[in-house]
Amino acid sequence: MTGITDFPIHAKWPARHPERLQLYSLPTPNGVKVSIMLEETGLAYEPHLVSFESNDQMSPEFLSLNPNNKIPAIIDPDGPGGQALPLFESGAILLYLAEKTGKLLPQDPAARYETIQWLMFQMGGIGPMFGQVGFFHKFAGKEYADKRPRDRYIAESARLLAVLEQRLAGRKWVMGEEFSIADIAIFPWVRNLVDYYGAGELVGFDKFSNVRRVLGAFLDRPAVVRGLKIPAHA
Ligand SMILES: N[C@@H](CCC(=O)N[C@@H](CS)C(=O)NCC(=O)O)C(=O)O
Repeated sequence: MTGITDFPIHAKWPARHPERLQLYSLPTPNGVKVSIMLEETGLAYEPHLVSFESNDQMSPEFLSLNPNNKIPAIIDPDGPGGQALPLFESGAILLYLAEKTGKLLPQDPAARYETIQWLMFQMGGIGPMFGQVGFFHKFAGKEYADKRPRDRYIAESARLLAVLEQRLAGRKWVMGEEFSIADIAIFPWVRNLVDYYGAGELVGFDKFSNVRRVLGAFLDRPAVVRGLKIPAHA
């Protein structure tokens, strides 16, 4: 039977608790989705910091777990059939953890697919588009004289926020009364766009009152407060 110690990543990030789920991450908007999910569900886990400053995500040990050199990634020593399960892509990890724990994903098939639909809305829309706003507004792309790429991603992000705004009208969370993995996927990115990228004014964030309300409620959750700081910097 394969255990945590059989994975090459263990050489660089040794597990002190190999019986626990291992998280390899950094508190970025994609990384915190998984730490928040783990905090919300109460599963025992051990976090490992993958530092971008030292380019850890390009190390052979990390690439052995995720050849796409991106956090987050996990290994669950107690995966399906009792076998260890390695997994990358935050959306896949959220679905896996929801199914493993029976939490934060409705059992009813229609509501379940509706939740997955909004999870995919984040994975295919909000994440990539907001990320490009970060590049063109805050990082290297802000030096580009041609502002058309920046403006395109700002406009697309504002459009996605308007879709979310409409969805949240009259709803407590994305799925209504129940907090779900759709909220865990979406709101770290909304927070990041406004707080870290400083793009609130550019996307007209003030006018999205439902999005602002739900973001506030999200950030008030104790598990979210904890998850946003995991893995802690050394
Ligand atoms: N679709 C992936 C995206 C993950 C992703 O973009 N992670 C970023 C941090 S938020 C990363 O690891 N970047 C490092 C790099 O590109 O070298 C997911 O949702 O897991």
